[in-house]
Amino acid sequence: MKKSLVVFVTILAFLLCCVSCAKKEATTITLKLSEVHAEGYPTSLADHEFARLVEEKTEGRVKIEVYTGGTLYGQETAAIEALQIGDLAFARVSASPVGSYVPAINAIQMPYLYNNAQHMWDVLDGEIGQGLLADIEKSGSGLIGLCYYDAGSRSFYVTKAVNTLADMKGLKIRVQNNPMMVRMVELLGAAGVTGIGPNDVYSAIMQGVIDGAENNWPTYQNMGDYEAAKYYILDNHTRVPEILLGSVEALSKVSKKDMDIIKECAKETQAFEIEKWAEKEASSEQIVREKGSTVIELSPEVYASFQAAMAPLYTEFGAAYSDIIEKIKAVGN
Ligand code: BDP
Repeated sequence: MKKSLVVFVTILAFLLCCVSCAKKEATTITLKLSEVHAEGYPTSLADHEFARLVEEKTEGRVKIEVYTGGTLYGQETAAIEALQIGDLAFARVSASPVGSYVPAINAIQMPYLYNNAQHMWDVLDGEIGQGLLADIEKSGSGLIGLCYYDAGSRSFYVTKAVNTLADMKGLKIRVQNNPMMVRMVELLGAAGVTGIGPNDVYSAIMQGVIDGAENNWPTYQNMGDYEAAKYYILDNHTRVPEILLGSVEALSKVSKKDMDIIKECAKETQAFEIEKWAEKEASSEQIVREKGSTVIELSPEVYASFQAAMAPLYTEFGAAYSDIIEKIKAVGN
């Protein structure tokens, strides 16, 4: 009699446990976030901070798994397409590939648009930047713009010295997957090569597929590209911010309350990333200089010639957004 009671209680406890586990599983939504950078990079740190905040503030209802190093998607355009069909919930990407899906985003990454980082942040944090971020969701692209992160400014790096605009002629330069960026290097007399993920730039240079690429100090250093292309040409052609994107489809299963929390948490991580960015930008510049990269500071005349050569992009790609571009410029005055 006693024995059967023990068996009964054990079975009951087991069943109750199963029910509670099932309930917990049913209320926890696990979502994936794709990131091309390695662990420890400012955006990767921000992704983890975002995941931490979301889990905490939704009291465990939403859990985000961060996949760094491009292990889920090596090319950001592939991640964006996965977001569009709901195969992926979040991707931290550069604004550059986003411009291929939501062309208005090109307006915030035109060459020589901002006077400095402060000018860019005044724009991104203000009406223009926040309006464009909201437009990503309204555009019907299937994407949700959650927040911006800093990515400094981009310059070319190649296997030979470039001291004048003429030195760019014929070089094969890897650019991000955005037709505007291909055209940008064409205007300099070089050829733009797309379809190479940022983690594959180093080997593409080593194999001679390309002569170089363009990026900020941290990516040039962190990806090891400085070992393949030793000349960093400080032309600072663009300031392309990062964007944390969400998927309309994949996030449709999240409640309105938790969606609001997700949006709020993303905004909260912006200042966190900007702080990490400033540290990394300074240390990366120091590392590549110490490790023997030749940093070429262009003379004011040559710098101006780069700027003039890229100017046609404003009519070729910016014409539809000339009002926004004018407003962006006015913010800096
Ligand atoms: C880096 C961005 C990263 C881009 C990469 C690139 O942080 O999101 O994928 O540039 O050039 O600066 O593809």
